[in-house]
Amino acid sequence: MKKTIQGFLLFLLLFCFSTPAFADLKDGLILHYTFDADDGSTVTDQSGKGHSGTIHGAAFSGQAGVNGGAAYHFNGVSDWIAAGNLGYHDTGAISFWMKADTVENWRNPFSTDYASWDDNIRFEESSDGAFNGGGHGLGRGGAYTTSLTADRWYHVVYIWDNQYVYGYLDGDLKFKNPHPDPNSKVHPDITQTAGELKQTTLNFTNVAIGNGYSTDADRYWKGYVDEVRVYNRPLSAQEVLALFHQTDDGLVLHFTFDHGSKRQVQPRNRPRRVLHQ
Ligand SMILES: [Ca+2]
Ligand SMILES: [Ca+2]
Repeated sequence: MKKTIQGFLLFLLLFCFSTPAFADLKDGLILHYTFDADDGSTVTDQSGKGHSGTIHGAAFSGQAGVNGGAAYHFNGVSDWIAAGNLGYHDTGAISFWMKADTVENWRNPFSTDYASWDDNIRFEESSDGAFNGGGHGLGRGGAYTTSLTADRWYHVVYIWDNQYVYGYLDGDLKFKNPHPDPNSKVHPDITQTAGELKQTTLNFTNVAIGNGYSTDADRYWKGYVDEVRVYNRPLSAQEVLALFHQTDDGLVLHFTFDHGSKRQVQPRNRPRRVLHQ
Protein backbone atom coordinates (compact mmCIF):
# COMPACT_ATOMS: atom_id res chain seq x y z
CA MET A 1 0.00 0.00 0.00
CA LYS A 2 2.84 2.33 0.85
CA LYS A 3 4.39 1.75 -2.58
CA THR A 4 1.08 2.53 -4.25
CA ILE A 5 0.90 5.87 -2.45
CA GLN A 6 4.52 6.61 -3.34
CA GLY A 7 3.78 5.78 -6.97
CA PHE A 8 0.76 8.03 -6.98
CA LEU A 9 2.73 10.89 -5.46
CA LEU A 10 5.48 10.42 -8.05
CA PHE A 11 2.90 10.53 -10.84
CA LEU A 12 1.37 13.67 -9.29
CA LEU A 13 4.82 15.24 -9.15
CA LEU A 14 5.49 14.41 -12.81
CA PHE A 15 2.08 15.71 -13.77
CA CYS A 16 2.55 19.01 -11.94
CA PHE A 17 6.05 19.73 -13.18
CA SER A 18 5.74 18.64 -16.76
CA THR A 19 3.37 18.94 -19.68
CA PRO A 20 2.05 15.55 -20.67
CA ALA A 21 1.49 15.58 -24.40
CA PHE A 22 -0.44 13.09 -26.43
CA ALA A 23 0.55 12.68 -30.03
CA ASP A 24 -2.29 10.95 -31.79
CA LEU A 25 -0.89 9.12 -34.77
CA LYS A 26 -4.37 8.95 -36.24
CA ASP A 27 -4.54 12.75 -36.34
CA GLY A 28 -4.23 13.89 -39.95
CA LEU A 29 -3.96 10.31 -41.23
CA ILE A 30 -5.57 10.16 -44.68
CA LEU A 31 -4.35 6.75 -45.84
CA HIS A 32 -3.17 3.70 -43.90
CA TYR A 33 -2.51 0.30 -45.42
CA THR A 34 -1.40 -2.35 -42.92
CA PHE A 35 -1.48 -4.99 -45.69
CA ASP A 36 -2.36 -7.54 -42.99
CA ALA A 37 -5.51 -8.92 -44.65
CA ASP A 38 -6.01 -10.49 -48.06
CA ASP A 39 -9.05 -8.69 -49.48
CA GLY A 40 -8.65 -10.07 -52.99
CA SER A 41 -8.09 -7.37 -55.58
CA THR A 42 -8.46 -4.48 -53.15
CA VAL A 43 -6.68 -3.09 -50.07
CA THR A 44 -8.67 -1.75 -47.15
CA ASP A 45 -7.73 1.74 -45.93
CA GLN A 46 -7.46 1.67 -42.12
CA SER A 47 -7.44 5.48 -41.87
CA GLY A 48 -11.22 5.59 -42.18
CA LYS A 49 -10.94 7.99 -45.12
CA GLY A 50 -12.08 5.40 -47.66
CA HIS A 51 -8.99 5.40 -49.86
CA SER A 52 -9.13 1.70 -50.65
CA GLY A 53 -6.45 0.45 -53.01
CA THR A 54 -6.57 -1.53 -56.23
CA ILE A 55 -4.00 -4.29 -56.68
CA HIS A 56 -2.28 -4.59 -60.03
CA GLY A 57 -0.42 -7.87 -59.70
CA ALA A 58 1.27 -7.43 -56.30
CA ALA A 59 1.30 -10.64 -54.23
CA PHE A 60 -0.18 -10.90 -50.73
CA SER A 61 2.53 -12.43 -48.53
CA GLY A 62 1.37 -13.65 -45.13
CA GLN A 63 3.86 -13.33 -42.26
CA ALA A 64 6.39 -11.62 -44.53
CA GLY A 65 5.56 -8.23 -43.03
CA VAL A 66 7.52 -5.99 -40.75
CA ASN A 67 5.55 -6.82 -37.61
CA GLY A 68 4.98 -10.51 -38.24
CA GLY A 69 1.82 -9.71 -40.17
CA ALA A 70 1.53 -9.71 -43.93
CA ALA A 71 3.00 -7.45 -46.61
CA TYR A 72 2.76 -7.17 -50.38
CA HIS A 73 5.53 -8.32 -52.69
CA PHE A 74 6.23 -6.52 -55.98
CA ASN A 75 7.85 -8.35 -58.89
CA GLY A 76 10.00 -5.53 -60.28
CA VAL A 77 8.38 -5.66 -63.70
CA SER A 78 4.78 -4.49 -63.57
CA ASP A 79 3.31 -4.94 -60.05
CA TRP A 80 1.85 -1.96 -58.25
CA ILE A 81 -1.03 -0.90 -56.01
CA ALA A 82 -3.14 2.13 -56.89
CA ALA A 83 -4.31 4.20 -53.94
CA GLY A 84 -6.18 6.74 -56.04
CA ASN A 85 -6.60 10.50 -55.73
CA LEU A 86 -5.61 11.90 -52.34
CA GLY A 87 -5.88 15.58 -53.28
CA TYR A 88 -3.57 18.56 -52.71
CA HIS A 89 -1.55 18.79 -49.49
CA ASP A 90 0.56 21.84 -48.72
CA THR A 91 2.01 20.05 -45.68
CA GLY A 92 2.16 16.37 -44.96
CA ALA A 93 4.09 13.20 -44.32
CA ILE A 94 4.59 9.81 -45.94
CA SER A 95 5.68 6.77 -43.94
CA PHE A 96 6.29 3.22 -45.13
CA TRP A 97 8.44 0.14 -44.62
CA MET A 98 10.33 -1.48 -47.47
CA LYS A 99 12.60 -4.48 -48.08
CA ALA A 100 14.36 -4.70 -51.44
CA ASP A 101 15.13 -8.04 -53.10
CA THR A 102 18.01 -6.35 -54.91
CA VAL A 103 19.43 -2.81 -55.01
CA GLU A 104 19.22 -1.59 -58.62
CA ASN A 105 18.60 1.53 -60.70
CA TRP A 106 15.96 3.15 -60.40
CA ARG A 107 13.35 1.21 -58.52
CA ASN A 108 10.61 3.16 -56.71
CA PRO A 109 8.70 1.69 -53.74
CA PHE A 110 6.28 4.63 -53.57
CA SER A 111 5.24 7.73 -55.47
CA THR A 112 2.43 10.23 -55.13
CA ASP A 113 1.51 9.92 -58.83
CA TYR A 114 1.77 6.75 -60.88
CA ALA A 115 4.32 6.99 -63.69
CA SER A 116 3.95 10.77 -63.91
CA TRP A 117 7.63 11.48 -64.60
CA ASP A 118 8.61 14.42 -62.38
CA ASP A 119 5.12 15.29 -61.18
CA ASN A 120 5.37 13.44 -57.88
CA ILE A 121 7.17 12.85 -54.63
CA ARG A 122 8.99 9.56 -55.09
CA PHE A 123 11.62 7.35 -53.49
CA GLU A 124 14.38 5.82 -55.54
CA GLU A 125 17.17 3.26 -55.44
CA SER A 126 20.34 3.57 -57.47
CA SER A 127 22.75 0.79 -58.40
CA ASP A 128 25.57 2.30 -56.34
CA GLY A 129 23.53 1.68 -53.18
CA ALA A 130 21.99 5.12 -52.66
CA PHE A 131 18.37 5.60 -51.71
CA ASN A 132 16.88 9.05 -52.28
CA GLY A 133 13.53 10.75 -51.94
CA GLY A 134 11.92 14.02 -52.90
CA GLY A 135 9.93 15.92 -55.47
CA HIS A 136 10.62 18.81 -57.84
CA GLY A 137 9.55 22.10 -56.34
CA LEU A 138 10.29 20.88 -52.80
CA GLY A 139 14.05 20.55 -52.93
CA ARG A 140 15.02 17.54 -54.94
CA GLY A 141 16.84 14.39 -54.00
CA GLY A 142 17.50 14.11 -50.29
CA ALA A 143 19.74 11.12 -49.56
CA TYR A 144 18.43 8.61 -47.02
CA THR A 145 21.52 6.43 -47.34
CA THR A 146 24.40 5.74 -49.71
CA SER A 147 24.53 2.08 -48.71
CA LEU A 148 21.10 0.53 -49.00
CA THR A 149 21.17 -3.17 -48.17
CA ALA A 150 18.98 -5.77 -49.87
CA ASP A 151 16.80 -8.17 -47.87
CA ARG A 152 16.50 -5.84 -44.88
CA TRP A 153 13.51 -3.85 -43.66
CA TYR A 154 13.84 -0.06 -43.58
CA HIS A 155 11.43 2.53 -42.22
CA VAL A 156 11.22 5.55 -44.55
CA VAL A 157 9.56 8.86 -43.68
CA TYR A 158 9.32 12.01 -45.80
CA ILE A 159 7.84 15.18 -44.32
CA TRP A 160 7.15 18.55 -45.87
CA ASP A 161 6.04 21.71 -44.06
CA ASN A 162 5.94 25.21 -45.50
CA GLN A 163 9.69 25.70 -45.23
CA TYR A 164 11.58 22.41 -45.26
CA VAL A 165 11.50 18.80 -46.31
CA TYR A 166 12.75 16.16 -43.87
CA GLY A 167 13.87 12.60 -44.49
CA TYR A 168 14.05 9.98 -41.74
CA LEU A 169 15.44 6.48 -42.09
CA ASP A 170 14.83 4.03 -39.23
CA GLY A 171 13.88 6.93 -36.97
CA ASP A 172 16.99 9.04 -37.67
CA LEU A 173 16.90 12.40 -39.46
CA LYS A 174 18.99 12.00 -42.62
CA PHE A 175 18.27 15.27 -44.39
CA LYS A 176 16.53 18.58 -43.81
CA ASN A 177 16.45 20.80 -46.90
CA PRO A 178 14.81 24.18 -47.48
CA HIS A 179 12.27 24.58 -50.25
CA PRO A 180 13.88 26.17 -53.31
CA ASP A 181 13.16 29.72 -54.42
CA PRO A 182 9.70 29.44 -56.01
CA ASN A 183 10.85 31.55 -58.99
CA SER A 184 13.92 29.45 -59.74
CA LYS A 185 14.27 26.55 -62.15
CA VAL A 186 14.93 23.28 -60.34
CA HIS A 187 16.42 21.46 -63.33
CA PRO A 188 17.99 22.80 -66.54
CA ASP A 189 15.84 20.51 -68.71
CA ILE A 190 12.55 21.50 -67.09
CA THR A 191 10.95 24.80 -68.04
CA GLN A 192 8.68 25.27 -65.04
CA THR A 193 9.73 27.11 -61.91
CA ALA A 194 10.01 25.51 -58.47
CA GLY A 195 6.76 27.21 -57.47
CA GLU A 196 4.88 25.75 -60.44
CA LEU A 197 6.35 22.30 -59.86
CA LYS A 198 5.48 22.44 -56.17
CA GLN A 199 1.82 22.95 -57.01
CA THR A 200 1.64 19.90 -59.27
CA THR A 201 3.93 17.76 -57.12
CA LEU A 202 1.71 18.25 -54.07
CA ASN A 203 -1.41 17.32 -56.01
CA PHE A 204 -1.59 13.56 -55.44
CA THR A 205 -3.83 12.44 -58.28
CA ASN A 206 -2.84 8.76 -58.45
CA VAL A 207 -0.82 7.55 -55.45
CA ALA A 208 1.20 4.45 -56.33
CA ILE A 209 2.87 1.80 -54.20
CA GLY A 210 5.51 -0.13 -56.12
CA ASN A 211 6.06 2.39 -58.91
CA GLY A 212 7.39 5.87 -59.49
CA TYR A 213 8.76 7.78 -62.45
CA SER A 214 7.52 5.77 -65.44
CA THR A 215 6.18 2.40 -66.57
CA ASP A 216 9.65 1.21 -67.59
CA ALA A 217 10.25 -2.14 -65.90
CA ASP A 218 13.31 -0.87 -64.00
CA ARG A 219 11.13 1.73 -62.25
CA TYR A 220 8.95 -0.88 -60.55
CA TRP A 221 9.82 -1.99 -57.04
CA LYS A 222 11.30 -5.45 -56.60
CA GLY A 223 10.70 -6.53 -53.03
CA TYR A 224 8.27 -5.89 -50.19
CA VAL A 225 6.38 -2.83 -48.95
CA ASP A 226 4.42 -2.69 -45.69
CA GLU A 227 2.61 -0.25 -43.36
CA VAL A 228 1.99 2.65 -45.73
CA ARG A 229 0.74 5.88 -44.19
CA VAL A 230 0.01 9.32 -45.65
CA TYR A 231 -0.69 12.32 -43.40
CA ASN A 232 -2.00 15.76 -44.33
CA ARG A 233 0.22 17.35 -41.65
CA PRO A 234 3.92 17.24 -40.76
CA LEU A 235 5.00 14.67 -38.16
CA SER A 236 7.33 15.57 -35.31
CA ALA A 237 10.59 13.72 -34.75
CA GLN A 238 8.97 12.02 -31.75
CA GLU A 239 6.06 10.85 -33.86
CA VAL A 240 8.47 9.45 -36.45
CA LEU A 241 10.21 7.53 -33.65
CA ALA A 242 6.86 6.29 -32.40
CA LEU A 243 6.01 4.97 -35.87
CA PHE A 244 9.44 3.34 -36.07
CA HIS A 245 9.06 1.62 -32.69
CA GLN A 246 5.43 0.76 -32.45
CA THR A 247 3.39 -1.71 -34.36
CA ASP A 248 -0.06 -0.42 -33.49
CA ASP A 249 -2.02 2.80 -33.64
CA GLY A 250 -2.82 4.90 -30.66
CA LEU A 251 -1.70 7.59 -28.34
CA VAL A 252 1.96 8.10 -27.56
CA LEU A 253 2.51 9.69 -24.18
CA HIS A 254 5.56 11.76 -23.56
CA PHE A 255 6.52 14.25 -20.88
CA THR A 256 8.01 17.40 -22.34
CA PHE A 257 9.21 18.83 -18.98
CA ASP A 258 8.60 22.29 -20.35
CA HIS A 259 8.67 23.73 -16.84
CA GLY A 260 12.04 22.31 -15.92
CA SER A 261 14.49 19.89 -17.40
CA LYS A 262 14.41 19.42 -21.16
CA ARG A 263 14.76 15.67 -20.76
CA GLN A 264 11.99 13.70 -22.32
CA VAL A 265 10.64 10.47 -20.96
CA GLN A 266 9.57 7.90 -23.49
CA PRO A 267 7.01 5.26 -22.55
CA ARG A 268 8.84 2.07 -21.64
CA ASN A 269 6.17 -0.47 -22.33
CA ARG A 270 6.39 -0.52 -26.10
CA PRO A 271 8.26 -3.45 -27.63
CA ARG A 272 11.13 -2.61 -29.94
CA ARG A 273 10.43 -3.66 -33.44
CA VAL A 274 12.67 -6.41 -34.75
CA LEU A 275 14.41 -4.83 -37.70
CA HIS A 276 16.45 -7.62 -39.14
CA GLN A 277 15.36 -11.05 -40.19
CA1 LIG B 1 1.67 -5.62 -42.52
CA1 LIG C 1 1.08 15.29 -58.95
